[in-house]
Amino acid sequence: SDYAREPPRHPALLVNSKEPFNAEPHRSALVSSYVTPVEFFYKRNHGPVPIVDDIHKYCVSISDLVENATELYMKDILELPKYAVTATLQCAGNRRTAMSKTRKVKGVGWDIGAIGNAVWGGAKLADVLEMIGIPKFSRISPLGGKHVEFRNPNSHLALQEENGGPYKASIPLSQATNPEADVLLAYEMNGETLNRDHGYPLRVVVPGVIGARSVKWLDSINILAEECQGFFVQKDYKMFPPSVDWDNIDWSTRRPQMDFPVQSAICSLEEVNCIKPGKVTVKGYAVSGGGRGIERVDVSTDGGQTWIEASKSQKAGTPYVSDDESCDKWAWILFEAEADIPESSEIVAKAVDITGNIQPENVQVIWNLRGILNTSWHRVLVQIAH
Ligand code: MTE
Ligand code: MO
Repeated sequence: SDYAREPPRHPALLVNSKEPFNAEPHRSALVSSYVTPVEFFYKRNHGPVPIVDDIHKYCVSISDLVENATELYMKDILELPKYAVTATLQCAGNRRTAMSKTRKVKGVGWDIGAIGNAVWGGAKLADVLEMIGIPKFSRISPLGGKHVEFRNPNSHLALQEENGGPYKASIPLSQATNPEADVLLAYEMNGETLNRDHGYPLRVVVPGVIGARSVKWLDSINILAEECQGFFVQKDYKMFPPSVDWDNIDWSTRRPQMDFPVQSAICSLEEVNCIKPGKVTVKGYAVSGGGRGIERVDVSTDGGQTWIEASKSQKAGTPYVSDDESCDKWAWILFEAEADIPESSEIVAKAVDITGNIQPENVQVIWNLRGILNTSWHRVLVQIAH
């Protein structure tokens, strides 16, 4: 079968779909460290994992509107300056299972673990594009291109990918050529060679943007006049209002989702918990898209009537300051609050980003048929065992 040569995976992962392989870590694993270990980082695949046997022959072709492409070999990419960017990758479908409880949505079910924070090592896309004659901070390429498309079409296996065939996505040229946007062609994850599940030998990482744009197993980069017309850009990963259903959907009316909204979730507790009376530690993650830092995380132990502010951290030993240069702007923060739980109740978390965006109170108001961007207040139940 096409899935006969899948990579080995950690047995503790929660598998949401076997073929293609989609899995997330247990909640508690998400908050055991600021940088998510590779084996516990969620895996989101739309098809079988490609195999690259000969790294010396592996190359990425780059073209700017005309046919004659530049071939970029791994050694060319390794010769460019190397950057390490700590960035949180989040699937737009994170927390989809909870959205489905309101009204059924289409897509792989996820609890709160379709998210992870890694140190990505690689070359900056802005440097790669400069090498082929597109200057930094360009909005339009010398030949008139405005979008940068990433593809992985060459593997024979990719042709059978879910619905849309080869996997592709695009980002605006202005973002691709902006060195401060930190878009990477990554070959390392947490200081190790990227593994097959996460895109070996080379993947795109677009910080602050839904995971779907960070194309794995990169095969070609194409400068286009228009946005990529691929399935996953045009017929998926778009946010529709609650009134739109499968019988009245018009995909062309919405833009592809790029940045993700402010998000947080409680990871130290399951959906329903039985605890002894007394203090409970509430730990979780909070992150916002577009490099917007986290201003505040509020925790409630009475279903949202009263709130306390949680403490926030990134790297151990350094205080987190939402707009400070020394903090990782593309990365999540971990939060922690201690609370007395005198009686059975609902514990809630909500985050606020530096622009004042706040998570919505209920999932009902943001329900959408593809079940993306469930950023509603995260709630867990605690029952007191007397
Ligand atoms: N790239 C390719 N080639 N094929 C894919 O199926 N899935 C995308 C993106 N890049 C995908 C891909 C989606 S939807 C997400 S959320 C991220 O990869 C997941 O990356 P990860 O598996 O490394 O966590
Ligand atoms: Mo995704």
